[in-house]
Order: sequence, then structure tokens, then C-alpha cells
Amino acid sequence: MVETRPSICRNCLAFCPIIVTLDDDARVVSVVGDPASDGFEAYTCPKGRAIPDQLRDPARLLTSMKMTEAGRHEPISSATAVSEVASALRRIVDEHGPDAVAMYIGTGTQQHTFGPKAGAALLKALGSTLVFSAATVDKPAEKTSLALHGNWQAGGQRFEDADTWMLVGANPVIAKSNGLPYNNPARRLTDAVRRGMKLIVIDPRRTETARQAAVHLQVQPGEDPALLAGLIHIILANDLYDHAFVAENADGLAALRAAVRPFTPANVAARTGVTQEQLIEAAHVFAQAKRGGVVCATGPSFSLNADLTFYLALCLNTLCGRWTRAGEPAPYVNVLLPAHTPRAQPLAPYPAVGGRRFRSSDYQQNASGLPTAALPNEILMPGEEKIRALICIGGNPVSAWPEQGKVEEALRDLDLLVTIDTHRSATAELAHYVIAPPMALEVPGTTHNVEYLKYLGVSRGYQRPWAQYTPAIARRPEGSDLIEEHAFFYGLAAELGLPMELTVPHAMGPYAESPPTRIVFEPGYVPSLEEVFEHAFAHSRVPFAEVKRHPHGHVFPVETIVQPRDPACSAMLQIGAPLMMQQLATIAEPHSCVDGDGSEFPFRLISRRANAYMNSVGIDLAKLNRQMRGNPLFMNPADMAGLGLHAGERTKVRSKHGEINAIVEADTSLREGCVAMWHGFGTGSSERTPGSNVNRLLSLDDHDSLTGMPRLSAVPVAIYAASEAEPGLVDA
Ligand SMILES: Nc1nc2c(c(=O)[nH]1)N[C@H]1C(S)=C(S)[C@@H](COP(=O)(O)OP(=O)(O)OC[C@H]3O[C@@H](n4cnc5c(=O)[nH]c(N)nc54)[C@H](O)[C@@H]3O)O[C@H]1N2
Ligand SMILES: Nc1nc2c(c(=O)[nH]1)N[C@H]1C(S)=C(S)[C@@H](COP(=O)(O)OP(=O)(O)OC[C@H]3O[C@@H](n4cnc5c(=O)[nH]c(N)nc54)[C@H](O)[C@@H]3O)O[C@H]1N2
Ligand code: SF4
Ligand SMILES: [Mo]
Repeated sequence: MVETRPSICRNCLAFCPIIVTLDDDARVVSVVGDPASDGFEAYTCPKGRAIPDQLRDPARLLTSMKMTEAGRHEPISSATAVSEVASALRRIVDEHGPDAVAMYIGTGTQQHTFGPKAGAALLKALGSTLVFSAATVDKPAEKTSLALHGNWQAGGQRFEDADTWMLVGANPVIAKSNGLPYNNPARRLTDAVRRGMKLIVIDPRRTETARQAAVHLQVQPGEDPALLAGLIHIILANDLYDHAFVAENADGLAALRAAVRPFTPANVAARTGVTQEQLIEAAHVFAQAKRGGVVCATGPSFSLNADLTFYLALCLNTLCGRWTRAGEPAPYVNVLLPAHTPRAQPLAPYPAVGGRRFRSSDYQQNASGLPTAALPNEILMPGEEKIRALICIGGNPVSAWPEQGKVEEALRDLDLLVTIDTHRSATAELAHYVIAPPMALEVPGTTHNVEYLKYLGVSRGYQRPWAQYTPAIARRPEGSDLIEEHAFFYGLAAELGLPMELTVPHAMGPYAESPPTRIVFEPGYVPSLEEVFEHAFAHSRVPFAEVKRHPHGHVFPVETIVQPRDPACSAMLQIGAPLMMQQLATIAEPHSCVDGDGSEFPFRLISRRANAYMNSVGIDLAKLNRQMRGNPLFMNPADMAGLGLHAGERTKVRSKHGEINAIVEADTSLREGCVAMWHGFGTGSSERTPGSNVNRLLSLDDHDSLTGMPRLSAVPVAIYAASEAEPGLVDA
């Protein structure tokens, strides 16, 4: 007998509602979108539909592993792994102090929302301050720019009634990330365009999203700050800004006006490769619409001067008054997080940097956290502050961090590398202990993490009060010994005799209206995830029991109207922050955003994401990568002709920092002079899927100064034929 159950896909942050068919043994047979769910239209992507294959992947770890003296992995019971890792941590902390231990939280943890929180609680109990995450190799400028500019307490204007929308280096139709509502973004965009919304896309590629654009500015990569400064120049020169809103809510207009003066349409057109007419059209479409918003994503975040790009986007929003006003429905209403009171008022700027500094470079703690790109050098550098133990949770540094060679060297240098991973990832291969957790559908889950996203940047998450809970519905594989991530950390705490306090914030950073919920169980007790949920959602806006009554998810009737400004509020947004105005002056010289005259490295390598893969997840799953092919080098046919290259040919891609092989694929959507590759491939091991690791072309030292965000896009490269090279494999 087969059974169908509603649940939540947890392969990306869209958390699509799904219907799972189970066989007699509660094994997952198929996954489809849930037609009963409100506003997702039964949408799933290939990654969601591949869940049955993911669960049964022969490469999946069914037990934890320990590295032997001979350097091989052998199975180990989870109980023994907990006690051995606890002793190793105790030894390292006793000898070198708590900050010899660090943690890295990657993107593979979203199904285990409380795993990272339990990890952070353990580190705190040990006395370590070193919790790093993928956020600082993603879009740290989202947070530093908000710190410099301030935020609007009620949030940005809603996409669903916007007349215009501007996306800078975002492709949410594929990524279901920044820029469009997460529930079936392609459909949301089509609906909006049909009702007359004008989309402006700034992207070197004519992406799946850009195809719907009224104006597509096919920018030269890395020139986003100049382009946005140019749009602001036009808006100010033509007096298109919202005088009343700016006068009431923002300081710094004169400084901004002076700083954008050199960015005339002619200057900006010359360096960005966008025509003056297009610039003028985009500025007018954006400023003259009634409602809208600008959103930046990884494109500009990866391309240096990211703080400035994200900051200028916030300035554009403020100049045009693109924030929700009193009396309007609030764009994001909590369901599983506690109620909040949206007010039409600024949240004043706060420090963008401060806290811990690092030895190895000019890296420092900033509003987005600790700079992850500092870790390899902090591990390798001798001295008292050397990091000697790293616990990775759902992350794959060997694949995801720049300068793969150095990352591997650093991980090999550790006294203790522990990684919690469903697979023997490239990072797991180097680990002393690989801890095997259950996968989504084998554990309960909720959508609550999406509700936090609104505090991290403009227009993120669901714009409706949607929430869903799912119990664990699938049985774990026969003969497996898996340990939930939070249970691993509670187990370590029990072994070490340390107290665990789980901290569940009600909002992020300065936006919290009430202190976080602190969850403390009896010392030594390992709670179930369900128990953690009951405590974590004790103060939710909609009672957790009510959320549970809607197994297909629900848009809860909790519309919240934005309140007027508090008479006591004197906060102002800042659109002329001195640090940003200085950066504008630095880039005012054309070609200062991109390097050199381009003769040695004439192409710009840019980032992009694949619909079938989630970073490195899925690349070696036959259902998602049928031909087990690597990551091609996408190139405009005109550029291919210029180099005499043909589709399917082997090439070498060379940067200042390294060289990789790749197979050319023609792509007319790319701007000439730009090439693109997916990341996540190429782990250096011949057993794995072919493909090259783009991070071999990058450098940890090539980074933004405020956040330490390394350059992952707009990378100067040279391309040449390499008929002798092995197809798609990394040069050892
Ligand atoms: N299917 C799928 N979904 C994912 C992921 C995945 O790997 N696959 N990854 C998830 C993660 S971790 C994240 S952070 C999000 C990311 O989500 P997005 O930030 O939307 O990522 P992309 O889809 O790569 O879109 C980035 C766009 O920036 C453009 N770009 C590159 N360089 C520049 C530049 O210098 N300037 C400008 N203006 N544009 C540029 C690229 O052409 C690309 O279209 O997606 C998440 N969702
Ligand atoms: N060149 C280049 N570099 C990049 C990027 C780029 O676009 N180009 N993108 C950057 C961005 S935006 C990000 S966010 C980072 C991503 O950086 P990471 O998150 O470190 O990289 P992933 O490849 O997503 O690693 C996820 C790991 O989680 C594991 N995993 C999957 N499911 C589970 C689970 O249920 N539990 C546990 N514990 N583990 C699981 C997977 O097997 C995988 O090893 O990479 C960054 N690096
Ligand atoms: S977009 Fe795809 S991977 Fe993301 S939640 Fe939906 S089905 Fe899952
Ligand atoms: Mo990311």
C-alpha cells in the first residue's frame, strides 16, 4: 500500500510544499509539488523532485567515519564518535585555549535549522568566539550597507504591488533567492509583468529573469557601483527624487550629490558598456513609478566594491521613497517568529565593522559576522592564536572557498577536522571525523528560517504570512546509524559536562524588539528536534499548534498595518556616509573597478547558478547530472569565433592565480568578453564527477576591505585552446 504525505522540500530556502509518496516501509518513492498549497501552484524544481534519489544515493553516508592512522576512513558508531570528538576538543582547549576551536556553518544545514544553533551554543560553552559561516563568502555587503545606511523599520515596498523592480546581479527565477518572492518566483514575475510592472535587470547575462525585463542593462562585470552612481546622477540631475521623503527621513543628500557628479551618462556609458539612452531610460522608469524597489544579489557581491554597490542601491531606494508607509500592509509578517510592530520610520545606522581583528590580513569582524576567507591563513599561521580544530556543519570549504590549494593545505594542517555531512564531500575526505546525519524528510522541519531573511536585506523571503511545519515522514535507511546535528552537539556537551543554552533570536541584530528565547534543558539531556521546536516557537505570532493544524502550509490571516512614526523617533537614514563617498571618489577614475588594460587577461569570468544543483550538492547524482558532465565554460559565440574555438572543445582558463581546464559551450545570453562557469565542481579527486574548481582561479588576498568578501566574479582571465588537456579535470 502506498501512502501520500504533505511535507517541505528543504533543498533550498524556497522550502516548497511537496507531496511525498511513501511505500510500505515508509521509503520515499516520489516527490511532486503540493497542489493544495496556497500560492506555490504545485511548483517544484528538479532538485526537489530528485529527493527520492538523494535519499537512496549509494554515495550517501549511513554511518559516521573516522580517519585511521593510515589515512583511510573507517565506520565508527555515532556514540563513539561523540565521545572521541569530545576528548579531542578537551585536549585542544586545555592546551591552546578555547579560540583554538572554530566552526564553519555551510548551506547544507537548512533542513536541520537548530543544528547550527546547537553548534554555536557548544562553542560558547567551550569559550570559543569563532563561529564562521557561508554568509561572509556570499553577500556580507547586505548587512554592512544596511549598517552604513540604516534600515526602514517597516521594510521595503512589496513586490506584489510594485510598478517597477530593479535587480542587480540576481537571477531569482533560477536561484529562488534575493529579488523575487520565494514562492514560485517565475510565476510571480510573469504575473507582475502581465499587470504592467516594469522590470529592470542589471546583469552581464541575459538570464532567465532578464528575459522578462523592460530594460536590461548588460553591464560590464564589476562596474555596478559606477552604473548605480550614474542612475543616481540622472535622478538627481532631473529632479526625479522624492523630496518629501528624503527631507523627512534621510541625511547626506548634498554629499551624495557631490560624489555622483563625475558619473555622467557619457562617462558611465563608456565604462559599463551600457548606452546613455538605456541608462536614462532605466533611471526614469525606476524613479517615475509609484512603487518599487532595487535588490542586489551575488553578482555585485562577488565583484569587489560590493559594500558600495549595495549601499548605492539602498540610496536609490531611499531617494525614490521605496519604503512601506504608515497605513499600508506590512510586507513581511511573522508567523513562527514573535509578532513585531512595523513602523514607518528609519532605524539609525550602526557600526559596520568592529570586534575581532585577525592576524593574517586586514580582516575584521563586521556586521555580517566573522570573515570566512580569513580562516585558511588563521589555520596555517603559527603562533598562539593559531586555529587548530574546525567543525564544519553542512559546508564544503574545499569546494566553496577561494584558492582551493591553500584551503586543502589548511584543512590538512588542522589537529582536528570534524565535518557533519550526508556525503563524503571533498572536505569530508580530509576530515578526522565525518559525522553522518539524517536527511530532510527523515527529520521534522519548519519554514521559520525564511522569516529571518527580511532582517538581512531588502526584499527577501515570502511576502505573505506563509508557514508550514512537517514531522519526520520517511524512515531512515536500514542498518544506518545517523545522528541529528543538534544531537551531536548536545552529545558533545554532555560528554564534556558543559551547559548548553540555545539562543533563538526574535529578529536579527538591531531589529529585535524583545530578547531572544533561551532554551535550557537539564544538563546532559539530549532533546529531540520536536522538543526544541516546542520551546523555540513558544512565543510565535501564530501559536505553533495552529501552524501544525495546516499540514499543507497556510497563509495565516495576520495582516499587519504599518504604524506611523513614533513621535520620539529622531533616527535618519544616511545617504552620504563618508566612507562610501570616499569609495565613490576612488572608483570615479574609469577602469579602477576592473584591473589593468585587459591585454593579459582579456575576459571577465562571472558566476552563475545551475537549476539542477545547489552549490556542490547534486553534481554527482545521476538524476540531476545525467551525463555526469563537468561544468562547462559558457562563452558568447562571437568570442569563440574570435579565438577559433568550437563548442565541445577543450580550453584552459587562466587567471593571475591559477589555471583550470574546461569544455566550451556556446551561450548567446552572455555579454561579449564575459565567460561564465558554475562553481561546486572539481574537487581534485579523480573518483568524482569531472569538472574544474573555479576557486583555483581565485585568491584569498583579493577581497573587499570592510567585509573580507573575496572576489568570486568579474575575474580577469585568459582563454586558450588546450587540446592536450584532459576533459574538464583540474590540473593537479
Ligand atoms: N538552483 C540553485 N539555487 C540556488 C543556489 C544554487 O547553487 N542553485 N545557490 C543558493 C545560494 S547559496 C545563493 S547565495 C543564491 C544566489 O542567488 P543569486 O544571487 O540570484 O545567484 P545567481 O543565480 O548566480 O545570479 C547572479 C547573477 O549575477 C550575474 N553577475 C555576475 N557577475 C556580475 C557583476 O559583476 N555584476 C552584475 N550586475 N551581475 C553579475 C550573473 O550573470 C548571474 O545572473 O542562490 C541560492 N539558490
Ligand atoms: N567560485 C565561487 N565560489 C563560491 C560561490 C560561487 O558562486 N562561486 N558561491 C558562494 C556562496 S553564495 C556560498 S553560500 C558558498 C556555499 O558554501 P558551502 O555551503 O560551504 O558549500 P556547499 O557546496 O553548499 O556545501 C554544502 C555541504 O552540505 C552537505 N549537505 C547536504 N545536505 C546536508 C544535510 O542534510 N546535513 C548536513 N550536515 N550536510 C548536508 C553537502 O554534502 C555539502 O558537502 O559558496 C561560496 N563560494
Ligand atoms: S525551488 Fe526546488 S530545491 Fe528549492 S525548495 Fe523548491 S523544489 Fe526544493
Ligand atoms: Mo550563498
